[in-house]
Amino acid sequence: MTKLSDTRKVRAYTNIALIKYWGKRDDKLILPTSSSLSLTLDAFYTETAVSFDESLEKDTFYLDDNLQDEAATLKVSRFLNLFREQADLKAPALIKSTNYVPTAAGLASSASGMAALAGAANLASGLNFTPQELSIFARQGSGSASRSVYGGFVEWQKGTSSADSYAVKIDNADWDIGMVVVVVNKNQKELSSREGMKQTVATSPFYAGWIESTAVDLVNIKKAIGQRDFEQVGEITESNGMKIHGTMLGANPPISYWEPDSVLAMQLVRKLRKQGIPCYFTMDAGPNVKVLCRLSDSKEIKTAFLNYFSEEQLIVSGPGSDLKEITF
Ligand code: 2P0
Repeated sequence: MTKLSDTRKVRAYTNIALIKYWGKRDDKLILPTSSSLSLTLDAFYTETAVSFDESLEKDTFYLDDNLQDEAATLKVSRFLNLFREQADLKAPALIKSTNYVPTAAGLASSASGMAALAGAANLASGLNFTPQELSIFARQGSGSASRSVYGGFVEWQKGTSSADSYAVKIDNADWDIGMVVVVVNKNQKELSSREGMKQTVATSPFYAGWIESTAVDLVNIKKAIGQRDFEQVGEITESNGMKIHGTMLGANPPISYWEPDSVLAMQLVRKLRKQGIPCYFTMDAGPNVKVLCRLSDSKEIKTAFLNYFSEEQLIVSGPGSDLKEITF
């Protein structure tokens, strides 16, 4: 029997999109309608170990030391089947996963989760996939997970088929880049991103405009990253984030993830900018606000936010690294 001590653990960091992914052209393969670009964060990650074990009756999945129910295990099993098929493996798996997200963050993410699972399954199955191949597998667990294979600024290229829809690293982001995550509400969102994006694609009359505009934003942000033009990166990030939320508002029924404190956080960012601190906001499928900033300014930004938010609602992060094996 394979003991857990024989298994190898992988850590993958979560990522926040600066150019958003919002919509699929293939639900099953998780092929996106547009390319996206993110920043990987070192403050939030998942560590996962997988072992294939003939003596197990069925796949057994522990998350944060809690045995998971059938539905959660089924998701993981389906994903592991991709690896079992490739490696011609029949054995059930023991999966142990831990989310390292600061208490009360409410940011548990499928991006780091699925990327870490892909990395651990890669080691356990002996398939030795390249990072590019891993990105393709991670993508099939959750779109944003394709980007968590790499650290720094990462582009998920929409590709033309499953074989060329993967992430590539654009830049290490090691030039004084950070984020202040403002936790507005840590509760589970009411509408999953999977459903939210489906509704938006199907019903928002603004969707065609989004597709056209996000392609331009992507070209421009890559240019700005190449030039290390932080202000330009920030302006494009803020604009792209607001455009996707505008597109969601156009859905029928309309979709809004915002809460009053989300607006407060955005106003504070604008105020800080007026005071001369370059910082820019973005939001995802939930009320939390992520503030892109110079890491060297993050302390000052956090101090300003402490007038309105509590210490535990404010998490500062630098750029995260590539997915990696962790030795026990
Ligand atoms: C992103 N989000 O680019 C966008 C922006 C949320 C808003 O990727 O259906 O959990 O598993 O592919 O990756 C969230 O969507 O969705 C997401 P699936 P995923 O980060």
